[in-house]
Amino acid sequence: MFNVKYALAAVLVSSAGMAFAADHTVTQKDKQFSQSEITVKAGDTITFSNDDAIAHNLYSKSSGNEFEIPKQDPGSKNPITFKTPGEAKVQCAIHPKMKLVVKVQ
Ligand SMILES: [Cu+2]
Repeated sequence: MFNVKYALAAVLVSSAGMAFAADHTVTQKDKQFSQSEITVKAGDTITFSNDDAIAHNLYSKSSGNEFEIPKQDPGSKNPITFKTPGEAKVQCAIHPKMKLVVKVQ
């Protein structure tokens, strides 16, 4: 039989998670991030929105917050969750001048 108590607990846990994790947006336009620095809380998500007409790359090699999106096509939005407190440097391998510092609290 379907376990109603378990299902309710799962719903409460997932809605609580959504309540505490915030979603931020950083855009890439004219080969620049919309800001050079952003402060988020551990567990928050930054959605990277490529508003350029060219492709970008996105990566971080910062310990605990490593990720890579090899090719981010124009118009695409990519959410990245930052899990580990510290400073994460986000860069574009195609345009090395593009730099964003994410301060994860
Ligand atoms: Cu780029």
